[in-house]
Amino acid sequence: MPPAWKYAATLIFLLVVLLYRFNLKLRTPLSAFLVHEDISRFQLSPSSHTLRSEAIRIYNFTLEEEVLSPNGVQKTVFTINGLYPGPTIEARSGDLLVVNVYNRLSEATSLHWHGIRHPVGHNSQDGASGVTQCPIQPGSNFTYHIHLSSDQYGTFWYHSHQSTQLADGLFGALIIHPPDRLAEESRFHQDELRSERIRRHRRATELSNVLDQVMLIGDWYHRSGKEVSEWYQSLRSHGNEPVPDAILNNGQQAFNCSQSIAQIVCDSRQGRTPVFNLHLQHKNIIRFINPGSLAEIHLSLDSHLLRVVEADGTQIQPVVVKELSIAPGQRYAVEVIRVGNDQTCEFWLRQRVDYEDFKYPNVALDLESKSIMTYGCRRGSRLPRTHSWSALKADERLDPLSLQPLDRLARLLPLTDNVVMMYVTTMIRTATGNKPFGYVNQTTWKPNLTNPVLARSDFASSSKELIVPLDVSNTSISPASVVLDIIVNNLEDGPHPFHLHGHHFWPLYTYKAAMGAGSYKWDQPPTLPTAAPALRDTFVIPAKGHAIFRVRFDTPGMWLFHCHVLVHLHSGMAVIFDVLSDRIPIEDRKNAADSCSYVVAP
Ligand SMILES: [Cu+2]
Repeated sequence: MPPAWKYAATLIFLLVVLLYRFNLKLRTPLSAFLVHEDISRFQLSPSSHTLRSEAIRIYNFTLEEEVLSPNGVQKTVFTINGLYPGPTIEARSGDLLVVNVYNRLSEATSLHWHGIRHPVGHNSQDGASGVTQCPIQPGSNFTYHIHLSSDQYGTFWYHSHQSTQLADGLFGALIIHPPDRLAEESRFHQDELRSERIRRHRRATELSNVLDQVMLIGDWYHRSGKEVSEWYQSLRSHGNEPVPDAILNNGQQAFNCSQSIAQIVCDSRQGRTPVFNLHLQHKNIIRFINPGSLAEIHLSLDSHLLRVVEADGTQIQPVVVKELSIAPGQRYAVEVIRVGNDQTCEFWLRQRVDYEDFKYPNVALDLESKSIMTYGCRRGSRLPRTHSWSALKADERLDPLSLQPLDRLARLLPLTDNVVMMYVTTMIRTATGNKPFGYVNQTTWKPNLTNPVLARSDFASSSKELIVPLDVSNTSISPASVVLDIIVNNLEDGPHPFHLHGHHFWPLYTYKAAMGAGSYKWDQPPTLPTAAPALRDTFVIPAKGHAIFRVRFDTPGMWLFHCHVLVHLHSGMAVIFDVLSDRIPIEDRKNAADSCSYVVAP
């Protein structure tokens, strides 16, 4: 007589088999499973997502402080599950991401899902501390529910939206694959099952011939984000932004320790030039993300053209260039196209920064840091001997204003309901102790970390928080959406990459003055395009100039609009759009308030 546990085990086994069969037959749209870390962290697997049903994907993120040497220079880095950069989240449109964040740092934190359009009622999942939630206290945990809409896909990222933690490595890639729509539509037609199987097989083969990878290329400070921002907001900086010490690709770079004058612990053997594979017979896709703090990075690959296919999660009419510039917060997906047919097998990917972008020299910074791209021939420590593209013409560089959406229906540009004028700058005033602060229209933002905006009964502006109400309705019923032109005047001699939370905008126009302030003139309005350019969520306001963005605000909530330069945001260059706040579900506001009652994990 077998023991009872054997019966129980058999029963459970049969039940699991039955459920599995049942599940296959019904193709339950949402199945929940815990996602484990992939071995190849930056190489993507589109076929594992494009061909499957929508799912609930559960991630456990443990945030910790670790002493690492990404480029040979020791620094306390914020890791997620022991990783810097954090784990790559790979999903498909329509998935629900459940991210359990366990804060084992010595300070409070939050995670923002950059570029994600949350559904109505999910403003509280945006992760902007002081705006949509209280920060997650040390030793406690918080769960984000990220509903990916059925029509959003592309290259995104997540990062800390608390203090200066972004500069200490608290970020990772978030890639959303498009669902195979045909497969969805014919899912229930049994007659088509056979041809559907063949089609899926073909599609899977097609996808397996794509090498799809992520590169998070951004600047890096050898000092902590806190030290860097404290220096900026001291009398010593004279308002000059701290110049980064390195450009890292996926958290790596070589560094010559003798180049640094600062007191640092450095071991050149621990840093290394990043190496990436390309595949000769495959389509090679690279998704560039700039998670940096200050520098715009100019990317080019020797002997290869870059066919840009996506910008900030918008599929675009492909543009072929030799160089593209990517500002902090922005993303571009490119297909790399090899030019010429010589036997060369390794190439330099150049990650150039402009000296003119910095206000003082830093000998540590290599102005053209590089990664190695190899077609599988890498041996030893030999370096590529390829040359950079020379003397680029204007049309060989990506013009971000010229990008067109791939979807022709998306070319319809709505008329604007209203215009809001903003002036952004950093200022050193005697009233603030002669220390620099970032401003939007005379207000320097200070996040309220115990009473976030979304949790409040009224959404009135204060001296520390500029809140722009968006309600153009003159009837008693508020509209479902508001179209707004935001004119951002940049009074400074440095650029500001501005990011809008929860929505994408159409960048219609930018202007950079040869001399003078370059502000918008009401009596000389520029001619704006009538067809919609590609939607973006992060765009550069030129120095001494202005930009005009059109936005359709349709998700009620408190949505932040801010500069993505670390010290500018941290010193106050931010503003909130109060979007149709009378339509924010009470539950959403309650969630924001609930985030302030900390539960410390045992
Ligand atoms: Cu800025």
